[in-house]
Amino acid sequence: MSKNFEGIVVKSTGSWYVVREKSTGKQINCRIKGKFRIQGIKSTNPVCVGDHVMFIELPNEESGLIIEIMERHNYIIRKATKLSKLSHIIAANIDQAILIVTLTHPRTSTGFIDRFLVTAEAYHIPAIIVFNKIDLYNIEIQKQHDEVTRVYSKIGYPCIAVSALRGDNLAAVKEVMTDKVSLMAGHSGVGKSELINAIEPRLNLKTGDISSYHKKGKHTTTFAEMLELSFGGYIIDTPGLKEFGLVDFKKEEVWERFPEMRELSPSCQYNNCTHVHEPGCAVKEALEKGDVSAFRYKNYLNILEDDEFRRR
Ligand SMILES: Nc1nc2c(ncn2[C@@H]2O[C@H](COP(=O)(O)OP(=O)(O)OP(=O)(O)O)[C@@H](O)[C@H]2O)c(=O)[nH]1
Ligand SMILES: [Mg+2]
Ligand SMILES: [Zn+2]
Repeated sequence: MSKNFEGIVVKSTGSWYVVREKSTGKQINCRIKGKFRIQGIKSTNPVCVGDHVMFIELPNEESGLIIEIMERHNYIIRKATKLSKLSHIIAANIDQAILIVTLTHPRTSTGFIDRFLVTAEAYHIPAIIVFNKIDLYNIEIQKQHDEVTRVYSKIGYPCIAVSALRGDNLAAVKEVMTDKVSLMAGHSGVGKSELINAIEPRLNLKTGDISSYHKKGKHTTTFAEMLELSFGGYIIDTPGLKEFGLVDFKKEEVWERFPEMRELSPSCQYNNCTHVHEPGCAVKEALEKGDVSAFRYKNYLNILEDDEFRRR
């Protein structure tokens, strides 16, 4: 009988997994034993970064075999592609999610932001929004930034404005990352890898070149990877996401993942109010007064129109 080791998956390429052994911190390449089916999720990747696993070392080889995956405390999941029935788990067992957005070069829509936040809410994963590339702002974009920041801060999402390139405000990002396992997500080209490099230069991650980052479909980071931070904690760099297709949702429960609706809902006339067409709806009243953001509400209605819900 070979000895069982406990470890955390720090990188997954689909066929190989790099696992960090828990007590020694040693990293070992592993394969998986047969096919895993976890918690009934139809996923393109049975094992993901952040998974806690048991593995054995293969004799006479510098590699191991994953034999068991521990239950996940949480995970961030999305539809593999727009029309796919399969889903893709981006990472598991994280303390927080840092969404990197840029209002320019490239532009991240609030629709994308809200879909991501709604998924984080499902597992009560604290989400932080980092606005990168503030060095590229003009007056118009600065105005948009101020408005978007006001809305998200008000409903409880911390917002940090940075420039990875110029080095603005990196200390604030470092502070939230310290001693936590953080997922870093966002569109391709928003500067996820550049920001990690700015904070931890020794990691020297590959970043996209200036001339091509605005082109769609360019992915510099190709595999998710968990990296150790010298000031304590881990950061998971991920490949850029084009869209964020929601999975595992009940239509009637979507509003519960909007903190502002969660807060107002007890004041609605009907206790099963969906905040769409019901009379005496506190959310719609607040919307009219401007206390609930119009763009957030629009994104909510948009999510309800998803194919995901139509199919049922
Ligand atoms: N002007 C400006 N450019 C930046 C900033 N941060 C990153 N960039 C540039 O944006 C481009 C993309 O940066 P990456 O770090 O590769 O982007 P990414 O989010 O990791 O992209 P993927 O790995 O494809 O998901 C690079 O050319 C960076 O130099 C910034 O704060 N300001
Ligand atoms: Mg990258
Ligand atoms: Zn209501």
